Amino acid sequence: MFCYQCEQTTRLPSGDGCASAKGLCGKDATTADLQDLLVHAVKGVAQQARRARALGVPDHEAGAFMLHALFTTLTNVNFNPTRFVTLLNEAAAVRDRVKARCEAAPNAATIAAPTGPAIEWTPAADLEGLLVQAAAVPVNAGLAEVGEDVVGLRALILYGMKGVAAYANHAAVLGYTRDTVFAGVEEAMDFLASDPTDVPTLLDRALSVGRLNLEVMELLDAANTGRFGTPCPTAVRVAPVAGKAILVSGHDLGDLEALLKQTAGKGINVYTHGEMLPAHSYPTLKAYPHLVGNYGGAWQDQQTDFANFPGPILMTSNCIIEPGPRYRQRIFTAGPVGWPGLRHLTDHQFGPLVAAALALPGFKADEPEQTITVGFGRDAVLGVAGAVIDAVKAGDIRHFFLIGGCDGAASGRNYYSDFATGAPDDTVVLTLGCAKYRFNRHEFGAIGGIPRLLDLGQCNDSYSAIRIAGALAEAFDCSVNDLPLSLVVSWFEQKAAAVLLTLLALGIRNIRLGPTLPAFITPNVLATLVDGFGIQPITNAQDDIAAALNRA
Ligand code: FSO
Ligand code: SF4
Repeated sequence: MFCYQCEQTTRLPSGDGCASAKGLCGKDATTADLQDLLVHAVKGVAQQARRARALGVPDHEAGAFMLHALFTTLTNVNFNPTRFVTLLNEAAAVRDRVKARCEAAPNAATIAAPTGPAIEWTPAADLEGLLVQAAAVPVNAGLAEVGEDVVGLRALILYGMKGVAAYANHAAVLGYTRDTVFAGVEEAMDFLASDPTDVPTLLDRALSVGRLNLEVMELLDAANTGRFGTPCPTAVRVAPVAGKAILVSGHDLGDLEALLKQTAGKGINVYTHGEMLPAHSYPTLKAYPHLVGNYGGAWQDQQTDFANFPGPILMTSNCIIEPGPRYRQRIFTAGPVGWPGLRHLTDHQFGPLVAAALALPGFKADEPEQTITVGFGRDAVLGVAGAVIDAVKAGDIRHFFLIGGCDGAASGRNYYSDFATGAPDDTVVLTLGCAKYRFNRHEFGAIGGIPRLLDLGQCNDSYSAIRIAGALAEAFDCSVNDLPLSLVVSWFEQKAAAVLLTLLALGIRNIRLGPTLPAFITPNVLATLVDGFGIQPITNAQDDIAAALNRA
């Protein structure tokens, strides 16, 4: 196996990738190799789907398959090799079905059938054979011939596309798809299937992935708000109440809603965990009285949180880590998530989860009430834009810091809490993603009635941040880069790669990126990003705050 798609690789002595029998996330070599082969297979589906589109018979089912398949290969999503064998065979079947549609099109002869190893691949009959095939298509294939910059840029595009696929899949399962998004996925994966080697073209394509991701984030925003209403500021209880309990983690709001419906009136309280926290701010979801609160911290605390939770747990998306023995029997997976031996629930059929909740003790007593406030999406923030602008003009708000992204276990991540809590009292901190758990119980206070900490939601809500920055720039008649705003991004996995590419595609400069830089960003590519976009690795919170304020 060779995998360097997430930030954890930097914890290895070599710092350049997981290459032994098991990755630091717990992904074994078999699963990692099958994931590489699935990416290869998806490229073949994309090539065929692109031809179908050109022939006037676009295939959205193939598009939806690609989104789901790529999502399963993200960090901390699916560790079950059996599921990947199934997905590989499905990929071949989808591709061949699309091929048959192409051949049946009246104008089939006008566009030649694509060729190449991805579209011509046939799945081996057994696991051993699949692993032999996988060995030919690692993410760093061709390193000796094309060099690390080309391999790194291909990886940047692929990882960005994995993020795009995750966001688009979240929208798709809520019933929101868009033809142009499927076209963009086909194009990008087809591009990768051509084994591109030209560095300027690769850089251009990486920015196209960023533009595609902007469209996808906008679509996901429309899906979430269309289905569940506009988030509004909401105090969320973070202390348990007595009674039977289910904990829901991950990002899929549709799974949460289905579970709330299926537990209504059953005497079961539902709690959010990790990135599910912002669910409490959506009117449709918070209307369920048995959505009682949030429990625990960010994803990397799950082994402790889940072990201590007195009910079953549902994992709806990343980030799952190896379930400990104290809760292995009561954790369920859904959607793209998988772990060998865990019960996987499909099509929102949560009966076994509900039964497990009724059989388990739940919380014995209420704990003293404690709350945190969430729900400062774009509408809530822009609703007070007048007051915010006045406060900036009067000098009451000196600067905004957007501290967003994913969290992880690395020790350098204290930087983000040091940054947030060290930001001066006349600054406002906007946050999103799971990194906020490091500081969202801190008392930040308010400036003229505007809370100093504004939680915009999940990492999936990055679109809100972009809209807020755009609206402020408009109000002050300047570019986003000229606003008193600094972006401090914490990256962990591939959705962060997609968001970073979006920010770059929008021309946003001087982003501080940490806790370490991705291993697939080579020194030459980093130099290009520094020259072109002013990207800066983080240093220490105190110096970076001072530097940001001096720039302003
Ligand atoms: Fe966190 Fe995990 Fe939302 Fe990521 S839970 S780390 S970017 O997968 O998804 O912020
Ligand atoms: Fe290593 Fe991250 Fe890949 Fe897991 S996902 S194998 S930790 S690089």
